[in-house]
Amino acid sequence: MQRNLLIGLWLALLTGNVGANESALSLRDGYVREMPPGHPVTAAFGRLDNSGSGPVELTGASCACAQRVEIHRHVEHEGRARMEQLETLPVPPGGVELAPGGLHLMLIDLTQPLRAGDEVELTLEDAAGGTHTVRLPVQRLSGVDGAGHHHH
Ligand SMILES: [Cu+2]
Repeated sequence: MQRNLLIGLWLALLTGNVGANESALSLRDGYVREMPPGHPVTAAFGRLDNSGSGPVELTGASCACAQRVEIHRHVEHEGRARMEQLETLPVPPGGVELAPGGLHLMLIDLTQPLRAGDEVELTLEDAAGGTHTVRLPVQRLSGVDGAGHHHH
C-alpha cells in the first residue's frame, strides 16, 4: 500500500505535470553578436544553464528577429574551421558554454537590422516541450573589428 503510493508519486514526477511548460534550460549572460549592416545571419552566445537534476535536451530555439534558429558548433576539418548543425544538444545539469568558435545558436535570415544596444527575445525549446524565453542584448564583439575600426 505504502509502496504503491510512493511509486505513484514517483511516476507523477516522471511524467512531469510539475512546472508545466517551463523548461529547466535558460541562457545566462547571453548576448547576440552585432554584425555589419546587411549581414543576413548572426549568432547568440552565453551560458546555457540547466536547473534540473538530469540532462535536458535542447531541440531548438526561435526569435522574431530571424526566420529560423539553428544549433551549431564549429568543427575543425582539414585545418579549416566550419560550422555544423546539431539536431539536438544535450545539456548536463552543469550547463554548457555557447561561445564564439564553439557552440552557438545561429540566427538565420534576420528579419530586422540588429544593432548594438538593441534587445531581442529568444525562446529555447527542449525535448519535453518546455520553453524558456530570455531577453538578449545585441553586442559588438571587441577584438574582432578592433584594429581596423574607423571612427568618423
Ligand atoms: Cu553557425
